[in-house]
Order: sequence, then C-alpha cells, then structure tokens
Amino acid sequence: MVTIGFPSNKSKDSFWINSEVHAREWISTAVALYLANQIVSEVGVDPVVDELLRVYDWYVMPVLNPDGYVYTWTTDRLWRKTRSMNMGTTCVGVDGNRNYGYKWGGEGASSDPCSNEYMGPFAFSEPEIHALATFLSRTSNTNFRLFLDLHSYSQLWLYPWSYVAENTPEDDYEQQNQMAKLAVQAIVETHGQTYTYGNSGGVMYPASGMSIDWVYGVLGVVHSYTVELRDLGEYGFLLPEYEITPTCEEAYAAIKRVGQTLLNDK
Ligand code: 0X9
Ligand code: ZN
Repeated sequence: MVTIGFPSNKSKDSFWINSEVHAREWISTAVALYLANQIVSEVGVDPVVDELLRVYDWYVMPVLNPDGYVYTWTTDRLWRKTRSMNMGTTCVGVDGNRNYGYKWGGEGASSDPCSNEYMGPFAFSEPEIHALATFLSRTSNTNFRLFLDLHSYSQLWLYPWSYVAENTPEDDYEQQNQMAKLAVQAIVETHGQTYTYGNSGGVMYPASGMSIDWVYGVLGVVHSYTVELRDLGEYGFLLPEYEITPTCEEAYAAIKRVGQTLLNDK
C-alpha cells in the first residue's frame, strides 16, 4: 500500500482507493498506479492537488488480491477469486467482494465454493479482506471520507446499497447520487466516455457482502463507491493496450473532481 499526503501535526481525514480484488480486472491496478504517480507529479503544479494532499492522506492499495493476480499471469487470465483452499471440494477461491461482513450471505452471493461469487465460509474469511477491514477500522487517527473500490468492466459509478435494489429516503442517497453525477461528468469531459451511475443493487442486481456496503453501513463512510472501469463489453477484461492510458486519465479526472468536491464541502 502507498500512503500519500503532506505531513501534519493534526490528525487528517483520509481517502482509500483499492483495486484488483478481482484478479482478472487488470485495468483497475493501472488506474490505481496512475493515480498514485499522477497525484505526486502534480504537487506544486496543480494547487488543487496541493490542497488535497494537505487536507487528506491518500491510501492506495493497487493489488488487493495478490495470489489471484499472479494466477492470472501464470495459469488462467480470467481468474476472479482469491486462491484459498475450500473444505470438501477441489474448487479454489472466494469472491473477495462477497466476503465483507455486512448483510453477508444475502441475495447475489453464493454458498457454493465452485461459484465465482462464492461468499466464503464466514464473513472476512479471506486474509486480504480481513486485513483491509482491520486497517480501515483501526486507523483511528484518521477519518475516512472516501472509499473507492476499482473494478472492470461496464463503465459504472456505483454507490450503496448493493444488497438491495431500492434505497430508502433516510439513506444518504442525495449526496451519493450528486457525487456520482459529478464523477461521471468529469469522465465524459476527458475522452467522451459515458459511465452510468446509481445504487449498485438497482443499476445491476443485488449483491451482498460487497465492500461498499460494509464501508457505508458499518464504518459510516457516505462516499463509498464501486467503479467499474472500461469497457462496455467489446473486449471486457481483455482491454487493449491503447485503452489503458485514456481509462487512467478519465478515472483520475473523476477522482480529482470528487476530492475537490469533498474539499469544498469541508
Ligand atoms: O460483482 C461484483 O463484485 C462487481 N462487478 S464485477 O464485474 N467487477 O465483478 C460489482 C457488482 C455491482 N453491483 C451489483 N451487482 N449489484
Ligand atoms: Zn470486479
């Protein structure tokens, strides 16, 4: 994990960005690395970046599922899950994005270890997910203001809830929807790509045990998003090389826009 920010005597708020929980979604790591490099490169160049690093510490975790990632290089390019052994079967791995402990095991998660959406034997069974959750819970000198879980593909900017299709009015729907709208605007302004936004369970189908639901429901981080990067299905997970840099550029523009909006709201 990389931590980026200007040192401060006071405790700072933080942003969290992770990618590569799903092994085959390689573009997500490119975006996380691009973000880390770009934000450091723009120090002293873009005053917004200076302010964003003065006010927030940025935690960037480029490969959340390292075993799965290696496996996509060595053996199976389209592997999705972790590489943990399962009891009583030769099927390997758990879906890291069904393994979080909020509404774990509900709709859209599978109890079949052979499924690509296997939720695991218990919530936070996966060391990778357990470590992330422990870190976010225990980093008590900071308040997380933004959580981004980068995936591919489908060009979506999704907010909670994921475990149900409908959000209720007392949720922070307005704030999340407005932020998602700003993010996709920044994306379309960069290279003209259209991203759709909305609550995860509604835009797609309900899925339980996802990161953003736990981060919002348990940690109370309102700005908690799953971003599905390019493309719209033409190449899917096998995104061609010429699309890597533009995807990074538009995602960076969106993340910066979100950061700037949080700064202004402060
Ligand atoms: O299924 C996932 O974990 C994510 N999609 S992916 O293709 N990257 O695996 C997010 C799913 C988003 N939401 C719902 N299905 N509700
Ligand atoms: Zn994914």
